Amino acid sequence: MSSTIPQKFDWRRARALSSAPIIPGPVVYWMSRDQRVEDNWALICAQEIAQAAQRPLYVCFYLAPQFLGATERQYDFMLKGLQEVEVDLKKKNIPFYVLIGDVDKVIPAFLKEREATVVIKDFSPLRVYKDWIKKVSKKIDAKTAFFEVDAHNIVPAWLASPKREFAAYTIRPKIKKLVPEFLTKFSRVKAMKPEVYPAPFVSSDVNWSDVMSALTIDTEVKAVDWIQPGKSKAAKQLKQFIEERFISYDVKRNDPTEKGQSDLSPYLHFGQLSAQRVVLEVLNAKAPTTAKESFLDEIIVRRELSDNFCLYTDEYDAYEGFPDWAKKTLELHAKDEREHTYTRKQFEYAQTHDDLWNAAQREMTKTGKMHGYMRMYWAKKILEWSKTPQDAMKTAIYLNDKYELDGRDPNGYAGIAWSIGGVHDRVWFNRPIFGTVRFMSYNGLKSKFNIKKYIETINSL
Ligand code: FAD
Ligand code: FO1
Repeated sequence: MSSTIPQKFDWRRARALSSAPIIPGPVVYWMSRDQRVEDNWALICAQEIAQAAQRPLYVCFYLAPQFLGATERQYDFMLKGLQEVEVDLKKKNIPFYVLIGDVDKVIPAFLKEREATVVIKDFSPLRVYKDWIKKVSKKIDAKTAFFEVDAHNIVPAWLASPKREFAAYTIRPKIKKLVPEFLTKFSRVKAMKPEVYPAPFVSSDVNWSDVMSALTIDTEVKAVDWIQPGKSKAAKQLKQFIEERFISYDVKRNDPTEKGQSDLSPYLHFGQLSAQRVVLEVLNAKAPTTAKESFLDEIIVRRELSDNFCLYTDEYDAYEGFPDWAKKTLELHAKDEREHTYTRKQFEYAQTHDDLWNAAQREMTKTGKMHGYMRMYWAKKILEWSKTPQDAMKTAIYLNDKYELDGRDPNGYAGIAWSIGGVHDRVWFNRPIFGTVRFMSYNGLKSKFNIKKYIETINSL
């Protein structure tokens, strides 16, 4: 590696995607999962390299005309957040581009035009990213150094563990050991000097109406208005959660009739908010240890466990990704009689016999965010009322990704696989259809919260 490589950035947050060494020159940050300017290790890394070489730094975002079943609801949230990214980058004199077309054409062409010698991509464990990286790598100049930086997790996913973890209790000690090293403060992104840019690329303006018209998405699932997108709104939401609700997080988070959760998942999913920033703020907050511990376990251990699952499981969204014991038990119960079975459409239109399940489904279709506790019940009942576990997986992922604002996220794939396929869970008592996969019942929920109140609240939305 060249001597112009800055020393401040912790290189363990980065992984090489090519064998090319860094040659001082223009740097491109290919933004994808982490759609923010501040608190972003990928941008910090890209800027340090560019500034050390006194060369330009560009940020681009590749817009997929369709993305894993995302609808107007999610694209609206994402694009409004990206408009804020453009404004924030402009304040730092960093040109921002939204690239439209085939990924293996527009990214290599962009790099070539700007004579980039270094590309930094933010990390994601999803297959779609691996596919993009593979396609782009084939087309870029062999001298271009290509890295990915984990800007989403506190402990980079490949360092948290080199293998698929069995459960939270196996990854927890590994993460806990590394958190003190990685939970560091962020340095601020600095303003670039305009004179380092060649004249045609000194600034940029995204044509947002071209961006909108490039989309070929389902426009029937509309944007929601109870939550506003973007990094400023995310910061406000975090502040409000910490000041008003955090003290009782551990007590209220599993009650769908209480506003006990943070509602941060849409911001975290699109990277409009950094989980590391959330953790730094929460640690400073005045709150009982029980609330802190409970929240930190979700946002660090559970979240990073989900990335671990997707990183090391190619079939994270299918039956094949279940552990062997779960596949075996579900297979043994494949022919068990199902008292109720529903089609995808019946599930989608909340037409089951169960008023609680229907309410949860409606919460999702109407608001784009089903309560976390209901998500487990919702997915388990899809298993109970589907012809096969394979069908159940497909239905749950289809609905989750179509309606949830935080859908198509490793947390979603892991959560659904936990509910239907025992991923990260243990063996339970044997029973019909589920075998030894954990079961949840309507009656069991009666003792946990006021079901009638939940249903009435959803019906009044
Ligand atoms: P809070 O309780 O306030 O938690 C704060 C953050 O911690 C969350 O935003 C999330 O990043 C993390 N977190 C909390 N619970 C979990 C968990 N169980 N696993 C991993 N991380 C967690 N989460 C998504 O982000 N997207 C999904 O599509 C998704 N689908 C799910 C489907 C099912 C069937 C299940 C069981 C869970 C799913 N989850 C999903 C995980 C969890 O339910 C949500 O992250 C949480 O409800 C989001 O609300 P919040 O931000 O208000 O959570
Ligand atoms: N990431 C991209 O790089 N380009 C896209 O066009 C894009 C669209 C998109 C739509 C809905 C959605 O939920 C996510 C989308 N993402 C896109 C990625 C997203 O930011 C996340 O990185 C992944 O879903 C994984 O968490």
